[in-house]
Amino acid sequence: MERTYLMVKPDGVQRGLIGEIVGRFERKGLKLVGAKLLNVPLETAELHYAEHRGKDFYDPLLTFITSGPVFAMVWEGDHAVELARLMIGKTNALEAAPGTIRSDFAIHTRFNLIHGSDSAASAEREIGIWFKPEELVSYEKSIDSWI
Ligand code: RTP
Ligand code: MG
Repeated sequence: MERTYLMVKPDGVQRGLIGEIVGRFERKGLKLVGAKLLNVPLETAELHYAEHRGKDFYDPLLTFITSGPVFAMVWEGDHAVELARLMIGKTNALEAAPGTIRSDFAIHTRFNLIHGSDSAASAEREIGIWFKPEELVSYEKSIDSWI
């Protein structure tokens, strides 16, 4: 069982796509174990995007991610990291495969609606940045055995 950190970015919240995005992961069969709507403190954004510090898109990215509320989530399931990245699609919406979130709803690279952890190690790091342990819920779903 694996966990991944997903986040509807400010463009997705502003465009009213939280429900659409959450619905896709629910229908896939992943399990939501944590979620909250929040305005992102600059320090949290800097921690989250530390790997991109120094790149030309870093400052605009921090401005974007702190520009309005995000919907932060933790999802659980077998291969959750890889599955979520597949459903999200490539960073540049022009290269994202049809049927992915970014292909279906985004046009640009920066405003690409959703973040997804790129590895199990990144997921652990990011979950630690965005959630306290007590904010994550452990529970059984009766359909688990059908997925
Ligand atoms: P994310 O971390 O948000 O899930 O996206 P990703 O792995 O597909 O892409 P990553 O390389 O980690 O980049 C993080 C976010 O920075 C913005 N970006 N802008 N050339 C650019 O203008 C550029 N490149 C990346 C995007 O919002 C991207 O999702
Ligand atoms: Mg990334």
